[in-house]
Amino acid sequence: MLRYVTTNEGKVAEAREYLDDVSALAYEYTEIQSDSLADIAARGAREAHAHAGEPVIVDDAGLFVDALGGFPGPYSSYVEDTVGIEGVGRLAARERDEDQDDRAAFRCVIAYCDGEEFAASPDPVERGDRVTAAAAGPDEDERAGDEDADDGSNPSGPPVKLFEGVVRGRIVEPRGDGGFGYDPIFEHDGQTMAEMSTAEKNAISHRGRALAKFGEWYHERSE
Ligand code: ITT
Repeated sequence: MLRYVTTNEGKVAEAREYLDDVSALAYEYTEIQSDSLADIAARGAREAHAHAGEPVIVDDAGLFVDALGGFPGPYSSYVEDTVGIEGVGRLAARERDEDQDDRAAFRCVIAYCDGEEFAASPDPVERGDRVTAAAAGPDEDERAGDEDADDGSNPSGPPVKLFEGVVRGRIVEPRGDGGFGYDPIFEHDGQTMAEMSTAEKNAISHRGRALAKFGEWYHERSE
């Protein structure tokens, strides 16, 4: 049984559209302080796997606003709880100048850990102190290309396979009451993500893209 380790029901509802045998595990792993969603998700997956003893996925996501230099990014959860999504919208509007538009990106990294080894290609594998990818494209994690082929060493816990998804859009006044988190202020192709059904959001979203990659790999692995 695959466990989706999260306290966020919205994430699980989105994952069910891709994965038949997934169930939620509301375990609160340590969210390390890092600028990298991949680092946060990988550490979380390793810790959650040690706790659960079953295959796990952890997903770390964030909203990166161009006019705010990528803020709140990996701090999106804390900022939602403090400044709030309307506050982020107001900040973005205030910081916009004529050269800076209202663009933003949502990013999601899914980290999978089952205690076993896996090949890096085409998605990166985190091995505690480094990331390897056999076929890193230009959009892959920048660190991936720096690494030599994987030698299978395993210095600090089991390897973690990473799947990333990104969607670009605009920051707007809040609209819609679906989805969760920042969905009401993030518009893609004329609709906020809170105005979309789960299926519509998955078709374009950061998490949908990461889940599609993960689901394809996971089904092949399970065969
Ligand atoms: P877990 O860590 O327990 O999974 P979380 O909601 O804290 O739950 P994240 O740390 O990944 O999950 O989320 C960071 C923030 O980004 C948080 O404020 C979420 O509400 C928001 N967020 C994540 N995915 C989102 C999405 O698809 N749409 C809108 N907001 C999202």
